Amino acid sequence: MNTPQASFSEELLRLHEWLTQATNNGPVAVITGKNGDMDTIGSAVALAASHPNMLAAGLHVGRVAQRMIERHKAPYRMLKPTKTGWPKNLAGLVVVDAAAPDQTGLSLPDVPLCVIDHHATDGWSLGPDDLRLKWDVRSTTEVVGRYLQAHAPQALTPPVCEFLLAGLVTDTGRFRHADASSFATASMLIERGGLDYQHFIQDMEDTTLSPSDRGAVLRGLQRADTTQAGPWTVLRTTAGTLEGKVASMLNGLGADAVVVTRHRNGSTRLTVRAPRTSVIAGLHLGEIMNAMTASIGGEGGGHDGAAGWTGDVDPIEAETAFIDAVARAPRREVI
Ligand SMILES: [Mn+2]
Repeated sequence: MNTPQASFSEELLRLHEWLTQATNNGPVAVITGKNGDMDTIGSAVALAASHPNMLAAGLHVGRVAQRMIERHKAPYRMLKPTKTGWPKNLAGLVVVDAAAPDQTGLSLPDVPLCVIDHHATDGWSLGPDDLRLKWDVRSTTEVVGRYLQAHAPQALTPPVCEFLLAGLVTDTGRFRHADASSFATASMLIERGGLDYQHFIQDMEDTTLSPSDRGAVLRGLQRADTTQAGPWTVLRTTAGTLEGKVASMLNGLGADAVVVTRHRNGSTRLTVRAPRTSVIAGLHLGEIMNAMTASIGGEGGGHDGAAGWTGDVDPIEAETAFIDAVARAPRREVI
């Protein structure tokens, strides 16, 4: 799907009109996805920086994003999942990088809504006052970066450019899944922000795992084994924490897909990854996760090569449902 440039700028204009109206009416919350990854937090912090009536908020901030918030003392409000203290005069909600309402982990108040996202799956239903920007780009920060460039260039300060670039860097797996547009956005952000990219990336990679986290990752790798799902070879394992990291490491081993299962407090979470070769051969993990919600319930969705599912079924049942769904996915001959 390639949206022509003209309709991109039309959508940015509609976003600008929506935001102008909402911020004129009162405070607007910019809500992040509950995984708190760098893309969702970076998008929210950067967008909120463009107007004093916007505030970035959400349920959870991941490790990388937390360090970025601390380094720049960026405004971000932690919300409670129940009895959330929404401002009385809340004039609108922007939700960034969440494929469905439940991915915010919040029950959202009934105010005008704007969804900015790049997931392949979509569980939003919008009303007449709502707006959706859904672009086939590698990160949500690309959409926000393009918006600020076009309609609020004064907001592209060095810290804001860092937040946006960080989301782009993590969602493209350090540019391994980048495309022309993500490189162009990255280049724009580095230039606007006057960023020293080598210094920036060094700061981002400066994450040392605690010994207990390192142990958890190692155990996840040790437990991994191979299973055949129709025409696809799948690596499967379980992990108690850092399942995204375990999944990414296993995804470098050349199997067709990876599934990492986590079971905690009666809730099961699947984190799945597939290399580009599998996506080209017809595997779409986001659609598979979406289909799983129809067969065994829960919530799921994501991208073609990276997706997730959460539900309260037994972990073995959830993993089996995933393997079965992969087995049914036809494998295209790639010449
Ligand atoms: Mn994203």
